[in-house]
Amino acid sequence: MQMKKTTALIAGGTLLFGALASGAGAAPSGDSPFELTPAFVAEAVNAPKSASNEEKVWNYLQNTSKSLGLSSTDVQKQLKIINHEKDSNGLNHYRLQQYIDGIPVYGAVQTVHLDKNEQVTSLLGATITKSSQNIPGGTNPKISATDAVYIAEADASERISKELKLIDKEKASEDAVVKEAVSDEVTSDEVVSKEAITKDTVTNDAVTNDVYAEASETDGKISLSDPSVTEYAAKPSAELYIYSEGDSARLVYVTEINLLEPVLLRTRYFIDALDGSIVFQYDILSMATGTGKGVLGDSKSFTTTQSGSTYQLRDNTRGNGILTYTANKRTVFPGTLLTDSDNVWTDGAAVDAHAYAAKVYDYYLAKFNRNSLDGRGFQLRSTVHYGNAYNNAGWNGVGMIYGDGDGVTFREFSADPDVIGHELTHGVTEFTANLNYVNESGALNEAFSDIIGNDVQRTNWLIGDDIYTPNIPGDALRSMSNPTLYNQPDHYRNRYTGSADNGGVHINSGIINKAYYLTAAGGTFSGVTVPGIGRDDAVKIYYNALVYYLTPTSNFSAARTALVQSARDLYGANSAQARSVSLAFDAVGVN
Ligand code: L5Q
Ligand code: ZN
Ligand code: CA
Repeated sequence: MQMKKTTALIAGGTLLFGALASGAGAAPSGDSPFELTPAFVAEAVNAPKSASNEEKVWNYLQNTSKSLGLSSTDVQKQLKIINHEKDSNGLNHYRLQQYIDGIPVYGAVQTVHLDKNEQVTSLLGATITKSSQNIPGGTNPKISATDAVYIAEADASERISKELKLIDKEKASEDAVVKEAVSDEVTSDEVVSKEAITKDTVTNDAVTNDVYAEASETDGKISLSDPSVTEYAAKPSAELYIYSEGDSARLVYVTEINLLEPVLLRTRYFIDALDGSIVFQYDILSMATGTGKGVLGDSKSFTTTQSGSTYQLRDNTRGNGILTYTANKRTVFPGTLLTDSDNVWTDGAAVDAHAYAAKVYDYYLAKFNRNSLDGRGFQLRSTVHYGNAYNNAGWNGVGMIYGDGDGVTFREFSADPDVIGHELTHGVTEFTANLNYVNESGALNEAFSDIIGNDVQRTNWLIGDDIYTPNIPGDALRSMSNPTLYNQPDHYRNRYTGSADNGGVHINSGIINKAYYLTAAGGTFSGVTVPGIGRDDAVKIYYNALVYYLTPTSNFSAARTALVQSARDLYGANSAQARSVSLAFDAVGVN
């Protein structure tokens, strides 16, 4: 701090100043306007009773001009009242900005306060002293405001391009990790509570407009002047300021790059108005890469957002964003957005919910060219620690909720990619086929969530093996290869026709799961041999049927028709794929 060069007025008071430019980014090292010394004076100065309040302010400033490091003519010349308000207690507050040659000094603001008796009581703020007003380059800019914005945009573009490539790299390495296979074994249990599903209005559209994916594919460099790639929260403009650097000062443009797309970013730039160099910049809001361990102790990284000095569990690089909240064991939605001070996250349930939501988003985009649940970037909101030892997860028509489990039947539900895939697929279903969540249409709804959820992880044919009975290895909530292991039917003749579980939505889904398994993996079942076509083709056929053919009242027989037609659309009328789908439905007894 340059105490002798800037004002340091502290009299009769506590050192409580909000300082300047709160927010992100370390202040620049060395002398800068971020180190203008704030002054606080609390001494009554008696001005003539007849004077107006403004006259009292000026009278006071004249009297303190020496301690401001200014002559009394400079006080008059350089300080300008930019705001005046009377608060609800009847106190008057004035705000003054310092100017040199008519150009504002960045951060050089003083507030002056009058008490109830309209006497000046205090002054708070900072100015640069006369001796520090040496501006070697002068106060005539050599570059234009447009040039300054262009320089800031070029820098932001560079940073964003780098960051997006970094994200792609992480994704690739994560995909390469070979997951430990869990064997498909016995041990059954009953799930008691019902999955939370609420009906909502439907939009049947799958338009993709993921600008970031397109932009990063072409040349790896984002052009911020391309409106198909960039959306500004505020159009950038640049204003001239005097930028204090201790002994001397220089002329800069101050501009902000404030973006919504391709990433959320707000950076303030200080650009030398003579040579266009970037003097200083800091992020007010920006994307970041968080790290942490999931519920199962696996280390991972994920996209977060830096806002001032804290980080939010918010990924703005995918669709309209992925946000992760906590319900703090209560039954609220969405609860509180999670934040962290150092971007190293210690809440495993939150880490998993956030990272796996991104994984499922990426899965839908890569595999089906679908931009989130509605095809238009639908914002993904997850709430972890929902309820007290709550033994379920769900999609509520708005977002996902994950219980912590009771630790015996289940652990934290977000720990299993199958489960995240399952819940998000309920969202996709709601925006497409919108299968009614009762009876056979409801069992189809459940089966599509299991089928696509299982494909997100693709390690086995189990659902929920990573969260079910933490103390019993190898078991699961459901098995698609052998639904009967967990009390589900695998043939239509054994279907459940009672009214529990919304007419058996989590029970009869076993029949469709089995048909999918037979098509993907092949096998002989119930006297029918089904040639396997592999998971890639099988899951595409199921996705296509869900999005283009099925309707709210579709039953198992309609699903057979839809799936055979999908297979024909994708692979031809007489394709092995279409035959496999038909044979699989023969095998499970659905005509
Ligand atoms: C279920 C969602 C999951 N829950 N199974 C009753 O039986 C009931 C609910 C569920 F993601 F946790 F799996 O599938
Ligand atoms: Zn479900
Ligand atoms: Ca799993």
